[in-house]
Parts: sequence; structure tokens; C-alpha cells
Amino acid sequence: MHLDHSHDHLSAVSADAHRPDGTRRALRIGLGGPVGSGKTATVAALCRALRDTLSLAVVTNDIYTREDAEFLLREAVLPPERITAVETGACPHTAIRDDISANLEAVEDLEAAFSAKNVGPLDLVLVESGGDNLTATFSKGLVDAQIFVIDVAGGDDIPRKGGPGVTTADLLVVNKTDLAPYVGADLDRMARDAEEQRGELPVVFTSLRSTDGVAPVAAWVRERLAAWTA
Ligand SMILES: Nc1nc2c(ncn2[C@@H]2O[C@H](COP(=O)(O)OP(=O)(O)O)[C@@H](O)[C@H]2O)c(=O)[nH]1
Ligand SMILES: [Mg+2]
Repeated sequence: MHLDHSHDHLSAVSADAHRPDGTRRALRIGLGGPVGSGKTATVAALCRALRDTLSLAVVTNDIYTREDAEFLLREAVLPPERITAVETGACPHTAIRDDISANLEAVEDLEAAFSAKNVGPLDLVLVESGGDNLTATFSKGLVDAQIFVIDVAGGDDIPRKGGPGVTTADLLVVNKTDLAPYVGADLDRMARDAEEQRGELPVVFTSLRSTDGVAPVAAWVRERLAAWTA
């Protein structure tokens, strides 16, 4: 099923910000973007950057496996009880957009578990999409804000091609800048095209190969969280 996503305004927060008991729930941030752009690597780096100061958890979406969750577990970016895998079946964008029930349940179960344990509540839940194409965006009922991750090796014309992820995500991440010389990607052009598509919405360029390469994304997440808790 392909819906018309063109009228979405992704930065609006519509999911209920409170739990039934009146306490504020965690900020939910979705990470979408094409397969291989660096979503899992960004999640892993964010966990390392934020885990000492925030209580966070991750939900991964894989089409047929638990590959991404297993990677995060192997890398020990968070304790296992903070990582949940959702297997989406054939159509990854369906699970973050049309039938979000499995993801919503995963997020709510994590929140409930941490509140119940009295170590919580969680501050932040990251939801990684299974990765699809340039049109896959998250339902506002599932996440409060979304990051769209593309990479320079996917072609430096991707920002110009637009699509709802590139044009409306709350943050656009252009990853793998270290590969730009090898694939002949023009970063200035990507920046100009992205600005043309996105206007005021922020864009950051990252290389997760460099030390603290995720810093601009982590700073943006901290800002969102500050606004959320204010
Ligand atoms: N050179 C380079 N490789 C990266 C970077 N970020 C991720 N990768 C690699 O790109 C591949 C795909 O990354 P992954 O996070 O699994 O992509 P996902 O499908 O979007 O989750 C992996 O081999 C990563 O190690 C980067 O900034 N530079
Ligand atoms: Mg992944």
C-alpha cells in the first residue's frame, strides 16, 4: 500500500505526551532512511554518547531478522533489557507508518518495564526503521520527532531528489562524509540542495568513522529532549 505522505507535517508532536497515570513519557525519536545509510551505526554512536547522562532504550525494526538488535547487543551499546527487536515482515515502512501497533507496543513495554523497576522512567526511546526507500517516514502516533539518515555514497543527488524523508524529517543526517572523495560526492552541492528542499529545517554532515562523529546528532537530540521536558 502506498499512501500519499505529502501533507504530513512531521515536526508536530501529536502522540500523547503523558502516560495514563499522568507522568511524562519518554521522548520517542525515529531514525529512517535507505538500507545501509548508517542508521544502526548512528543509533550505536548515540547510545554511547548519551547513555551516561540519560536513561535510554532502543527499538529496532528488521524485515526478517533481529540483525540490528543483535549488532547493538554485540557492541554492548546498552544493556540487553534496553534493546527490543520488532520483525516487520515484508514491508518495513508499513510497521512505522500504517500499522504501528507492534512498534508502539514495544516502546510502551520498555517504558512500563523501566517505570516498574524503579530505575526509570526512560528519558528517550530511539526507534530504528527497517530501512526502505526515500518515502518511508514514521507515523506521528509512533514518534515525536524523526531523523532521516542518507549517505554520500548513495549519490550526491539524493537531497535534490527530495521525497518526504529528505524534505520534512526534523533532522536530515548526511552520513559517511569520509567516503566523499572516493565516490566523487560534492558535499557543498548536497548542502545547497538539502537547504533548498528543507528551508529552515536542520541538516548535519557526519562521519561515524571519526572520533565523536555523531556529536552534531547527539547535540540535536539533547536539544529536543530539553524542549520536551521543559
Ligand atoms: N565509511 C563509513 N562507513 C559507515 C559510516 N556509518 C556507517 N558505516 C558503515 O555502513 C554500513 C551500513 O551501516 P548500518 O548502520 O548497518 O546501516 P543501516 O542499514 O542504515 O542501519 C556498515 O558497514 C557501517 O559500518 C560512516 O560514517 N563512514
Ligand atoms: Mg540498520
